[in-house]
Amino acid sequence: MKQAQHDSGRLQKAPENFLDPQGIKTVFAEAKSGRRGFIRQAFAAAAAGVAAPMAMAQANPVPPEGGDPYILQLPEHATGLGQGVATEGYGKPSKFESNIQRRQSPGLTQTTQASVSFAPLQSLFGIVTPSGLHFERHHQGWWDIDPSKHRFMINGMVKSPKVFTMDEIMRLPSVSRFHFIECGANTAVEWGNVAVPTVQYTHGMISCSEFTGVPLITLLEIAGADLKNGKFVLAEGGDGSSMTRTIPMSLITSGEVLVAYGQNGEMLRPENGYPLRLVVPGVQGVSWVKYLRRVEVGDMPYAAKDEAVHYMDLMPDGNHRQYTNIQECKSVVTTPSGGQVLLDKGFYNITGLAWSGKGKVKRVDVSVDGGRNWRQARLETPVLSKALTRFNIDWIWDGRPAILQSRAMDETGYVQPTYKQLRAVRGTRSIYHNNAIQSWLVQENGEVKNVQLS
Ligand SMILES: Nc1nc2c(c(=O)[nH]1)N[C@H]1C(S)=C(S)[C@@H](COP(=O)(O)O)O[C@H]1N2
Ligand SMILES: [Mo]
Repeated sequence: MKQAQHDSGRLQKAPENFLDPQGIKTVFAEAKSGRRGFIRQAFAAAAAGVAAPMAMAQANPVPPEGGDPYILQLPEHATGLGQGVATEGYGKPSKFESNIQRRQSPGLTQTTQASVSFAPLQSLFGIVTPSGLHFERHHQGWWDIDPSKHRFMINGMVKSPKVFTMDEIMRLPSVSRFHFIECGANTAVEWGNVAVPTVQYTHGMISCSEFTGVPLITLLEIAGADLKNGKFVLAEGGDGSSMTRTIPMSLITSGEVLVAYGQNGEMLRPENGYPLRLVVPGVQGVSWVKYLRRVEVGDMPYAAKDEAVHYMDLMPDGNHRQYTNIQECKSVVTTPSGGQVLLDKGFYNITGLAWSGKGKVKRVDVSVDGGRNWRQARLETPVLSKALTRFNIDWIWDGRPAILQSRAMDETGYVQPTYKQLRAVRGTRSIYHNNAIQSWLVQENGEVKNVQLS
């Protein structure tokens, strides 16, 4: 507080009428004229308004009269002997980060066998999901399969059906690519306006990794697949869920579909399909078959149980939409988001994630007034096709209620819909493929809540 008061004399006050268009224009102009000056001014404004902003306040409680001992006195770690190399077992995050975990949703039934865990999007940076925080969706529990006993078979419309060992797959030419995987049921409970408390539960069935593997087309060619008449493949998992999914051959001949064993520079995690999973960029998670053991080439869709009973979209006219594979363009603000608390007005970096199953994200706009006014966010590099894209935008909270939203557009020109627009086409009885704009209400007391605007 002391330092802040000392500074506030020199620096101008930043605009506080942030919710009206004039205020936004001013902020825009200042942001353009130099971000650093803008941020400095914003901090000064917050300081002048009595308390320090969130990050400072959390890290540094009000220093006692004699000053802040954490900077005035040498801490033990600056004078003592640290620990030896961490060679024991697998490296772990700091114990101070132990609350950052995958969690099961309060909005869903919790069982061990048919379970979901959600990734803590509010705590992640950049675009890569650490493997230990990747969301999980198991229809019949997960397995840690011995790779020396794992086999992968190709049959159906092929010249010579083939069985591969892991060694035989891993000696082939490989590629590594960043892609998101999103469960088709991500954000499902929000169809019914349930409003679960945090972004972890509204959007946490998405993750993004660098996957390494062999393009499926390479393996199909080895088996002499009939690529002229073979229009589809059936992918089958090796767990007890009878997970079988139809993949159109057009996705495979493009070279995008991978038979993957690597995730973020190491082998897949058991919960994510070790030792082998299908990677189907842009397509809903259920088609990314884990513990992959067989691919059959055929000439028509298979209408498997997870295509003819589950994973269909009930439309307003009572018909079902089937084989809706592609995950449409979507985005969400991850900070500030539901459950977080802003301690005082002043500068905040609004950050979030955007993605599209059809290619690259082209643009993200952010609103702080429930969609009346929009400003264009910065897309951080890298911006990759069918991968998560990180966006950031400066914001000065004036202490009054605000509704934060993000709206993404992909390279096809498709724009993420509002709930009103989505429901006009899809009705309200769907489970899957909810890509509507998410709203977070920042209340006067700083608490952030999940709300839906009609
Ligand atoms: N063999 C098998 N593959 C599977 C599943 C499964 O239960 N068994 N779940 C599917 C679903 S519904 C999703 S959303 C993704 C989840 O992948 P993850 O657990 O690695 O996040 O895997 C898909 N592949
Ligand atoms: Mo899923």
